[in-house]
Amino acid sequence: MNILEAPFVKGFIRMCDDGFNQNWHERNGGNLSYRIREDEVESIKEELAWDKPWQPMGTSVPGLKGEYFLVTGSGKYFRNVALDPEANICIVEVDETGENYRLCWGLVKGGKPTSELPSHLMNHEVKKTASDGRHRVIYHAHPANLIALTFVLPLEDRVFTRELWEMATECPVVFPDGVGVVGWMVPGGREIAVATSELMKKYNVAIWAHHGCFCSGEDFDLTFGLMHTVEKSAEILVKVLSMGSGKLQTISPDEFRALAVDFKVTLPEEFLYEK
Ligand code: 2HA
Ligand code: ZN
Repeated sequence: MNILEAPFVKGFIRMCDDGFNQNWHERNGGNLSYRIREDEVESIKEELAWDKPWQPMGTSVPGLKGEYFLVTGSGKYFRNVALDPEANICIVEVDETGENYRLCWGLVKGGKPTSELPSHLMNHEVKKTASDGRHRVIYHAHPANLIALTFVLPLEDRVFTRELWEMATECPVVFPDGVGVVGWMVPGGREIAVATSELMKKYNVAIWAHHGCFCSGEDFDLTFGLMHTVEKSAEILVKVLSMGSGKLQTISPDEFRALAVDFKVTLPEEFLYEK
C-alpha cells in the first residue's frame, strides 16, 4: 500500500491540520507521534528502508524495542504537513536495546524526528504498559488559554484538575483521572521527559508550565478530543477570571459525585476537596 493512502497516516495528517487550525501550532510548535500497529507496519513494508544508521535517542525505552512510530519532524511546521507529508513527518524504528532509533521513511528534504522524541517515547512506554497496549497516540500542543492559566493558578495537579473540571460538565467524564502539571523546565531533554512520563502513569494529560500540554490516547479522535476539551475548559476559565467578579456559583463536590454515578466514572476524592 502507498504509505500516504494508509488510514493511520491519513488520520495523523488530518490531526496535524486540525491542530494547526485550532491555533495550537505557531511556527514549528508542537509535535505528534503514533505507535504503529504490527499489521499497519506490514501493510506499508515495501516503502520502508532500513539502510539509515542507528542514532541515540537520548533516553532508554526497552519497553518499546522493535516498535515503529510515525512522528513529526524537528523544526517542521504543522501547517505544512498536509501539503508535503514526506518532507515533514517520518517513520522511525526503535532498536532491540530501546536506546537507538533509525529513520525508515520520510523527511525526504532532510531533518530529524521531533526535538521532543525523548518525551514522546517515554510517554509511549509508560502508556503502553498502563493501558495494556491500547494507547498509541502522544500529542504535544501549545494551546494559549491553558498556557495562560499556568501564570495565575498554583502549579498543582489538584488545583488544575478541579478548576478545569468545574468549567464544563463533560470534563470529569472526559478526563476522570485529572491532569498533572510540570513546573517550568528546559524542553527537549531527558529530564522533562522523565517528569512528564512520571505524571503519565496517573494521568492522560500533562501540562507544561508556560509552554503547553501533552495528551495521550488510544486513537487520533480521542487524543485530539482530549486536548480540545481541556483547552476549551481553560478558555472558559480564562473568561471567568477575566470578568473579574469570580464565580458566583459552580459545580459542587457532591454534584461531581452524582455525575460520577450516572456517567459510571470514578472521580478520585483527592480532587473533590472543600474550598
Ligand atoms: O518546537 O513544541 O516543545 C517544538 C516544540 C518543543
Ligand atoms: Zn512545545
